Amino acid sequence: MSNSIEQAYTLAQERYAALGVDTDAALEKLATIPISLHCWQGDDVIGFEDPDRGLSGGIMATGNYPGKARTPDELRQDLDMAYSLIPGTHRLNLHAIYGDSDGAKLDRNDWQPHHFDKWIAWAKENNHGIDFNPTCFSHPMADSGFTLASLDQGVRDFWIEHCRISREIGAHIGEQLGTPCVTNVWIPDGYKDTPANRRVHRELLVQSLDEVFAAPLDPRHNLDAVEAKLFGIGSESYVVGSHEFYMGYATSRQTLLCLDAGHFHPTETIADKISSVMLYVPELLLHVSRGVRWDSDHVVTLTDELQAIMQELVRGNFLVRTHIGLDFFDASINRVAAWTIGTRNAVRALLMALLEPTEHLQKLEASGDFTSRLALLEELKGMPFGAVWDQYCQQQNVPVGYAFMDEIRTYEKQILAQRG
Ligand code: RNT
Ligand code: ZN
Repeated sequence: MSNSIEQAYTLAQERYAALGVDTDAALEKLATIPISLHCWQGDDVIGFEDPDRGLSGGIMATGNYPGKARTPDELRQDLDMAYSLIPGTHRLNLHAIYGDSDGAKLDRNDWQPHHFDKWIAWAKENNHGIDFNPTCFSHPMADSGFTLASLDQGVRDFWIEHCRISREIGAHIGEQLGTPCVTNVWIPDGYKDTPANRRVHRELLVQSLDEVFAAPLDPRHNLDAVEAKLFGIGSESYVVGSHEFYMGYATSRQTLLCLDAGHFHPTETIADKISSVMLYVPELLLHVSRGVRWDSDHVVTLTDELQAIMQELVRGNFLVRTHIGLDFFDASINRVAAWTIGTRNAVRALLMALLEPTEHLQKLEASGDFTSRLALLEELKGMPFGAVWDQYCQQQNVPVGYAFMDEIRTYEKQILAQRG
């Protein structure tokens, strides 16, 4: 049908072949790499425990664009729409507060593996793997600003229990789907102002985490990850689970480490960290996000930073040990479009990285020819990757280019606008 797309692809293929790059092979490889879409973009991180409970934990979704998902069925419907506009087969990243309670009022530690059976059935039907997260925020037991690192043993025990159940839910999901579920622990614990005792909370956090991870789980079903952060809203001066804390924890316990692109100083990028971290931890989880001035969780755009992250994964041959997830929540635009734009960008950046003549670049570098390295890297920026991307979208039966917005607008009119 779209002859011009194939013509453009053929020309692009020749240009890349001249650099020794096989575009067909890049597309084949690209189709095997899943991105884990975060369920929480669909409803501003509210979940289905208590719709009136606001978001806490020092994170924030701003905006009130109409049509957010109010039930698991609506969320699945919205996700189906987003997946239908993103080339490839992708995963879903669930938070514990997003189970199907079928009308029952559940508190945080009432969630059980069977509450996720509808998600599992849906995932089986659509070939999605699922990842998981305990929800250690937006709950009265987290109101002090502390969870696993609280001075109060009752509070710690409550969250240890929640994280333990979450791992069991993760293992249940992974076993059912035949692909390991990455269960990622992130906690908000920290202080707004200068602490007098940084040490005590970090000592408590190690103890709590060791209890959470005490029961071994089959790695074919569940993989444990821990996520660090520099600061949050209301925890500007001190976050217990800092990068050094979790780098040491993940290294000594051999868990996965989660690097969130928004969790470092604004001028620091996670791309440079990957090849260091990979020396010490078995696998990596990424929360691809975009901080604007702070950890604002903006929709992922095709930035230099995004490209640098994907380049590192390809150049270092780290894709086999990396789980790529997304983490942003923008409530000021169409939420299905937010997923679609952000994920398409992540896939597109990955494609651009796969289209590099990596071996050639690395040979130039090893031989000391930094002039040619610079020249080639700059010329690559002008290569016709857009034509290869369009071909991929066409191959995968998703809209080519901006055409996906037509489907978003129709969906908005027919479905989202009907939600009160
Ligand atoms: C918060 C962390 C965490 C959350 C999700 C909702 O700063 O990035 O990953 O965004 O768990
Ligand atoms: Zn994150």
